[in-house]
Amino acid sequence: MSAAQALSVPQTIEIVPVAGRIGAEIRGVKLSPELDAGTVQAIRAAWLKHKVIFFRNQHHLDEAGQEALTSLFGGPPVAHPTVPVSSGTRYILELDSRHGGRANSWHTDVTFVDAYPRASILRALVVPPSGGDTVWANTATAYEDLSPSLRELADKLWALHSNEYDYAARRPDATLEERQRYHEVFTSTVYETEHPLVRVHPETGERTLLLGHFVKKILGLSSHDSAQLFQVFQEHVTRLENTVRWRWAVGDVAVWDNRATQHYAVNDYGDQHRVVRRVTVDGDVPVSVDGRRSVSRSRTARQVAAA
Ligand SMILES: O=C(O)CCC(=O)C(=O)O
Ligand SMILES: [Fe+2]
Repeated sequence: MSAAQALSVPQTIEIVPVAGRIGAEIRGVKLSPELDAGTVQAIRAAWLKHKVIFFRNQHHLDEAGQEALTSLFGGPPVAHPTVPVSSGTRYILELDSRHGGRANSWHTDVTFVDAYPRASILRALVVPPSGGDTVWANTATAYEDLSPSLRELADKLWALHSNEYDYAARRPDATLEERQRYHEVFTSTVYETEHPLVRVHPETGERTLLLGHFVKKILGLSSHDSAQLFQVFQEHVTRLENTVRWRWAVGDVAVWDNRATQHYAVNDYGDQHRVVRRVTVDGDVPVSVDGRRSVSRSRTARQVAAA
């Protein structure tokens, strides 16, 4: 048997749900872009169904190996629009707790651009002995949970998402270094995008609530009403019944459907060290229930300052 044939031997795959509504661990898979078609199909189906999938013991992966996994989820890797890539890599975003990498606020990745990533692939490199878990929420079941009248309202609403969100208000425990880094790096270019509150999932057809911490305002409402209504919908997303919590070990890989989830990295490990690396998979422009596409406008920080 040739090496290529050997690589395409189907693996014995086991899918073990972690929580009731979201999350499954996939066992028996050594992640690589060379997996056989049947295994890839099973992984993709589990990813769409469970919204976040977990793989233990993927110690064979390096940065290039992690970047190559994006093909399993239907698109090329894409770098973060403003944060520089981790040194020596093409697309990897590193979150190091010693350099302010603590994402303890509910969000969907990069929703301040129109075609935000379809998937994020996160790999654990340094894990504190206790704490530092990540929690994901299912935004499709959150929509289903709404009463019919709230669903009808959500279907009609649009929100402005920006990377220039109120960082200090959303992350009150951020250090001075984290705040400075946020302003210097993260908002070096300001992006703004209008998204529907309800996105029709391009692969499953499910309706999902599109919110998270990049939302600046629900359009057409006063700031006060916008903030209150945001809270009403966002709390449906983050109800504990709607979440899964993952206890990391070094070598774990988590892959989430970024079109159907939000996540939150629990910041409960003080000054212990934690390092994770992420690569995102290119996405497509959201479509509302009435078939309208998200609209993006971006401005440089200089244009914003002059405005
Ligand atoms: O640190 C984590 O567990 C998640 C960080 C995060 O928000 C991300 O990788 O997109
Ligand atoms: Fe994130």
